[in-house]
Amino acid sequence: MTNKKDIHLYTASTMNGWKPVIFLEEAGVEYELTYIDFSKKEQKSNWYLKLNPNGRIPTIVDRGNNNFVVFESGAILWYLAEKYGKFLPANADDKSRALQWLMFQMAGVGPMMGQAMYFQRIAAKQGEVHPFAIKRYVDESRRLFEVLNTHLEGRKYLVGDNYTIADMATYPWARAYYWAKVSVEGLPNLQEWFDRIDDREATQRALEIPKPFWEFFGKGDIEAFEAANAERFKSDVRK
Ligand SMILES: N[C@@H](CCC(=O)N[C@@H](CS)C(=O)NCC(=O)O)C(=O)O
Repeated sequence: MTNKKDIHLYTASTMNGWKPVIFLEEAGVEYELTYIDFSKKEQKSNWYLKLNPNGRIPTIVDRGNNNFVVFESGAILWYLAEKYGKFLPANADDKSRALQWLMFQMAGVGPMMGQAMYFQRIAAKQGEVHPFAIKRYVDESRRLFEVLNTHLEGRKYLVGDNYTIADMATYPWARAYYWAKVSVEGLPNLQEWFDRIDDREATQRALEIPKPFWEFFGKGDIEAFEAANAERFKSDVRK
């Protein structure tokens, strides 16, 4: 039995930050949201570090479960899927398949694309230009896209016909290929999967919560957004 607004979500508008928002919007669950402002370093504040020792977003607190705290976006999706009985197949094999692709995103697509973005969109803007690192992360991201493209042949979603937490985790990252400067040319199954999820009203609504950052997806004033984004993470470039 769950209460209204059990879930208190702490997040910001980023690829990891959108994952639980996508789940909650798709599931039609009411939740409370606290926006974590990176420009004020709220993610490193003492009160937040007590919830998330990694000092990153997202985090959830489940008031319906003794204020149980979950950090790490993949673990959050898994927790929510179990709590609400949605977006994770009941069948054991399909459940394992969904978790395999969730792990593939958490350990592969996210970290590789994150570094491709970081070296091109943040470090380079601070004068740290490292072509070898950029090539490594862009190439590895593209290789992972090719794995997804091959897997999606004949499949609507990553685990057959049903949208699962594996899609919710992978979509905000892979769909931001523009921001990571990774090509999706010649990957028709991946592009059709993007189109399918682009048509999901709840997922698209989630990408505007807490704020829309369509620049990640190639729309809007890219230069201004890139400069502001690089500024937010300036102190992360260690000399
Ligand atoms: N593995 C973590 C990564 C979380 C993460 O890197 N979050 C980023 C936003 S996408 C963040 O909080 N960045 C702020 C910072 O590094 O200070 C997860 O999936 O939850």
